[in-house]
Amino acid sequence: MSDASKYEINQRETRRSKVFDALDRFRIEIPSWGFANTGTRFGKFLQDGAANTLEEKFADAGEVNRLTGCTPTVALHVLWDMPNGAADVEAVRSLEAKYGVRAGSINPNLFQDQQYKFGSIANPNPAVRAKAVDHMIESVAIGKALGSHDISLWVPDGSNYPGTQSISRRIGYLEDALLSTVATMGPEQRLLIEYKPFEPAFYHTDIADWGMALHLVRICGTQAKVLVDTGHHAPATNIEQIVAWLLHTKALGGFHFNDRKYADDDLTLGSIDPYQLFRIFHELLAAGEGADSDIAYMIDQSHNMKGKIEAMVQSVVTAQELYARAALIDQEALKSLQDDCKLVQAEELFRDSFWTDVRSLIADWRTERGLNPDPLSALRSEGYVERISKERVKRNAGSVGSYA
Ligand code: LRH
Ligand code: MN
Repeated sequence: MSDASKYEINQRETRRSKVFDALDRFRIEIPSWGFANTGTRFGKFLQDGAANTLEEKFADAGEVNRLTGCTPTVALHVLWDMPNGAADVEAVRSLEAKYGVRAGSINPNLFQDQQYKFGSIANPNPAVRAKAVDHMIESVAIGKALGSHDISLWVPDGSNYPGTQSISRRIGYLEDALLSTVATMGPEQRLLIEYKPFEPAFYHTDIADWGMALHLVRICGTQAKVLVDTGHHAPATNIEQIVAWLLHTKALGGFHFNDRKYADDDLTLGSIDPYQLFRIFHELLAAGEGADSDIAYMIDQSHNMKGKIEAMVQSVVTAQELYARAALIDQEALKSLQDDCKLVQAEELFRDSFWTDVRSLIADWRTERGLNPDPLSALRSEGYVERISKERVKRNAGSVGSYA
């Protein structure tokens, strides 16, 4: 056998083991709200099979995990999924047992209550701040009761007009509220602080970027980390550089993956700029073996146009592909080319992994793990969506889709 073919076989073997190792450790959390009827301020297009109840959301999450084998947890939004708060813990427990997926990150809801018009934990009114802190502390208790690792906190607070609120006083309110919340957490729990530059506030948002979130994480201590939602950056922001800094400062806790063309569009990940997610995964894998073992990979999308289960399975499969491609990068070889400033060779090595089609290797991995090699076509051929659409169409027809 020629050296060339020996080399090719060796290359193929290396690629195979890298992809298999990567997929064996890759897990991504899916959002319960990705299965519900959601929309924009201009309306909501209802789907017959959309999930309305927590049971239906667990059933759908169970189906996605059955097909993909890598989504063992579902993120819960307290008011949307557990309207009775801690009283719903037992119900969640039985759903976990019935559908084989666990409750993942617990998301407090600080944006729906009328009292939060001028903010929740940053509101100038101490009574409103106290109410919001109570809700966060209850969310911590729910997480503790469910054995969830993360409290995933997004604070929508801000203002719409200059001079109408004190940006600096509100920073103090944030710090106090987060410190009182962290003080109630169990040793296994983490508080993930998510930043967002705007929406629903359109002049200033209290936690608008990674620097502000990092400061609050430092105030809260080691049980607090920054959550990077890929849709929460001004256009052209170098998100993978922020990831590198948060890794370097040991402040990165997790991600909300989605994609966007303009703002926080919450489109399916990899649909607009797959190279973006590849570059992010590279920073995590370049940080060394296991550097991402405690990084929460999560999807945060609203599926307004695509079939909700289809979009979720498509997103999980795409995340596996981009993670596997980033795992192909020979980090040692890249490091020496980078340090020798061999720019084109370094770039070609980097891009070669991105351009490498790993889909057949991933199909092999699924087959060897007893999974259907093509989850999306399995979803279509096995009729789950048709079945739930028949079961749920009546209830969904009733839910009106307009904003105003
Ligand atoms: C805010 C956000 C946050 C969730 C919500 C569903 O834009 O990204 O993570 O609470 O979407
Ligand atoms: Mn998010």
